[in-house]
Amino acid sequence: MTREEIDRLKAQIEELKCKTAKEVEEARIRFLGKKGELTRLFEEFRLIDKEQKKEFGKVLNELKQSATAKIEELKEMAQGAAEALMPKEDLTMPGDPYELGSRHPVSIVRQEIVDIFRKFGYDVAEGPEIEDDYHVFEALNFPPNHPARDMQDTFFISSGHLNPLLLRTHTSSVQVRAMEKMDLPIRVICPGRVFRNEAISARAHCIFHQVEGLYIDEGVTFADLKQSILLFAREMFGPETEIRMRPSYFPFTEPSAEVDVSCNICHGKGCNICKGTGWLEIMGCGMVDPNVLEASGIDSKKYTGFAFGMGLERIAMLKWRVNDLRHYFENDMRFLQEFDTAIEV
Ligand code: 2U9
Repeated sequence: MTREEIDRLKAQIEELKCKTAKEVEEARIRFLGKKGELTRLFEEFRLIDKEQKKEFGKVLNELKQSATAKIEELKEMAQGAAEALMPKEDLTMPGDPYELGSRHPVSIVRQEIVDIFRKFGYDVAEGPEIEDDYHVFEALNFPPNHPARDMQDTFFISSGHLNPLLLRTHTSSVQVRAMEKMDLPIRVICPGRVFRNEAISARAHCIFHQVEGLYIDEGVTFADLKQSILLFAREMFGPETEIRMRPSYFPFTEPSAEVDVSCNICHGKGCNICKGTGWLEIMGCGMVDPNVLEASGIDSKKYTGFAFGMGLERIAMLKWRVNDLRHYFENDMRFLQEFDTAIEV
């Protein structure tokens, strides 16, 4: 054993570089293993004389300590490098199931109605939910302070001036805007959300959805209205469907009517859905009042038109026999999952 030999070994150990845990282990065996270089030096140490032991004892012990520390340091570095290369997530884990939603029943019904009227050549128009008094009432022949305004309890947003802002109580305001900007003839269908200040119950809600339609041209008659509604009803409820009209009143149409379709559950025999009458009420309609045409600058001597409106929750209630309007707004998964038309992605 010589001093040079020990220094050379020390330098070799200090300069050690290992990339993997396997290389570290090989280095450990080479220097500290049972047949390693340091072990050999310690065996030699036992055989040297007392004077030499004094010289080499301390350096040999220091060399063993620094070699052990170096191997430990290299081991940690190799482990860190291996971990950095490992993916953070366990990619072998099964993925979270991706649950597909389904269309809301009101959306399904709206789409069906819109598709039918599109086939008839109607355009689709939408408008603001926050409206002004003019487009919701004034232009639709509701005179100021006329009791007809009480028919629809309104949520006002501003008041104290001539044309207050409010939440629209019907989508008729969209048709008024269509009359203002579209060229004649007009054939337009307006789906949308409406708001009425009503107590919430199984049969009434302060928010609901409508589809309203308007057709204005030269020579449009009540016969056109009746035939259009009949064709719509047969597309919507089946080819056997019959309609009947009962006289009614709306400020914006004259004459006005309520439309019933024949009950396709009992086929006229009478059941609890149609309350024994054989008929189900689905919409209101009428010939556009000349005052309404004139208010939007349309010559009522030259042009006539018809209009209709229906509540989508009501149609969906008839279609799926839902007995409580509140289900549509509560987002209870048990209810929503009943409508198994999963959205295609
Ligand atoms: C313009 C002119 C006329 C739209 C119409 C009805 C009859 C009707 C109700 C059905 C159930 C509302 O959702 S409901 O409560 N609607 O009965 N709506 S005629 O008449 C118009 C619309 C716009 C310019």
